[in-house]
Amino acid sequence: MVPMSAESGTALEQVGRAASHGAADRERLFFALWPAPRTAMALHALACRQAVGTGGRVTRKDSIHLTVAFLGDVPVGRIEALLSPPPGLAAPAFTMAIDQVGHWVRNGIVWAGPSAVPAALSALHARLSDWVASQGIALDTRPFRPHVTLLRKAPRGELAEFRAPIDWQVTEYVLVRSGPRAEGSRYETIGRFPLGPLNPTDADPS
Ligand code: 2AM
Repeated sequence: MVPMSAESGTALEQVGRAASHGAADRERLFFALWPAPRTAMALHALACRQAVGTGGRVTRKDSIHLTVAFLGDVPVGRIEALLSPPPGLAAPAFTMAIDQVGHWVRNGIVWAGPSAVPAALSALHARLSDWVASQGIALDTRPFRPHVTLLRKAPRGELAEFRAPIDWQVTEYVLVRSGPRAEGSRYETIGRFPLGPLNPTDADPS
């Protein structure tokens, strides 16, 4: 696990400080895939292109992600254990083709996702969910619908044609804290966990 912040102290100390300053005894957390800059840029460009037809608020480039397991509001005392997932839980690294977009009318989200969910992603979701549940944290039981939120509050479903798949090489997953509402939706990565070696046939030649 690699703590991730410019502030001093470990990720856990920072969470503790935030809790004591903000009087919060819970933190909103989720495990996610966070794209490397080139993939984030491609997803952001896709969001901007879709926004022309759909309207709505484009997700910031540095906030683009795919949630693997949403933990909700977790008591601060439980966070330390979540920073040490068992190593056996990690699936091998994988490449995921983001090749479709959609619009959910009920919540105005325009999303992108893989038409074929990689087995490694399903396995990671299942193992993480089981492990988190074993830590006494109740997870949403709705079916896993892997997606990247491109736009929020999009009033129209006029989606632009998808040009070419975005190949996302997934080599790690992260634990993310959702910042206090007063600061807007700010995400902070508090733990990074590598996946197993990438299958050589999956490697990006560039
Ligand atoms: P969204 O982008 O579709 O809103 C931080 O809020 C992340 O957790 C987002 O990726 C968000 O998905 C996801 N999220 C929020 N509430 C969730 C829930 N009840 N179940 C699954 N994912 C959720």
